[in-house]
Amino acid sequence: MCQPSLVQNSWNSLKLIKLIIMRKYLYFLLFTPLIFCGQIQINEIFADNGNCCLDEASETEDYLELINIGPSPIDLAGYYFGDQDGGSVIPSGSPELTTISSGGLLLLWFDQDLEQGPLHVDAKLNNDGETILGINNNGDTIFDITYGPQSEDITFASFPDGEPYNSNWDFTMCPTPGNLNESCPLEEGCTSPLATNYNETATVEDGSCVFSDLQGLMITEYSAANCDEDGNYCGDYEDWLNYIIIKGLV
Ligand SMILES: [Ca+2]
Ligand SMILES: [Ca+2]
Ligand SMILES: [Ca+2]
Ligand SMILES: [Ca+2]
Repeated sequence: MCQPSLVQNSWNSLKLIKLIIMRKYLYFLLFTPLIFCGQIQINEIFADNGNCCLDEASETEDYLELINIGPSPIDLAGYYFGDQDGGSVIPSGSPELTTISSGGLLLLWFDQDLEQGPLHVDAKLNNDGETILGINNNGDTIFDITYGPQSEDITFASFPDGEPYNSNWDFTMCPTPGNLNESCPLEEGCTSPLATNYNETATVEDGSCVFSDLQGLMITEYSAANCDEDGNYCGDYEDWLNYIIIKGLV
């Protein structure tokens, strides 16, 4: 039988390596999402609006702040924004509302209230994190990122403004919808007023609370001379009290 020469074996090995590289390159092209590095970037993500900021309908909603880091204004009409479950396209016809100036900021409310204006998106930002997506009017993906869990009224923002996502980003106690980001450091500690080591200035619960082993009832409100709606016949109505049960160590 003929044995392949050493040269022939080397040549076959080379062809095999080239084939593997080509396949890997093809796989990369087909299955890696292409991120178009454009002028529009995310500048702030606020997913858990407890008592912070109101939209045009006076509702506390999630928001995403965008920044234009390019030299010219951009109208976002035709851009798509959404999350892993869906989203919506920014409608045309209101360029005065949907255009970001060079260096400017624009706020998108993620509240599923499309009837409230062109900057409302048909998605909400999950408090425990999720993937969000932006696509420009050419079909290019401008961002496709996954953010982590957020706490109430604590926002995740770029410092300084306009940094690539998650590069020099940090949590801050000061949400700034539509304005330059502000750094307000978090302070960890016990945030429960019932704890013996309650820290009035703490903004993030760190699990350190210690409760006394006292057990009993705490009266929070009572009425001993209940009257009618006009303030008459006091004493003719039943008295009442509100209380909470203190269970001791929690
Ligand atoms: Ca939310
Ligand atoms: Ca709303
Ligand atoms: Ca969502
Ligand atoms: Ca901001």
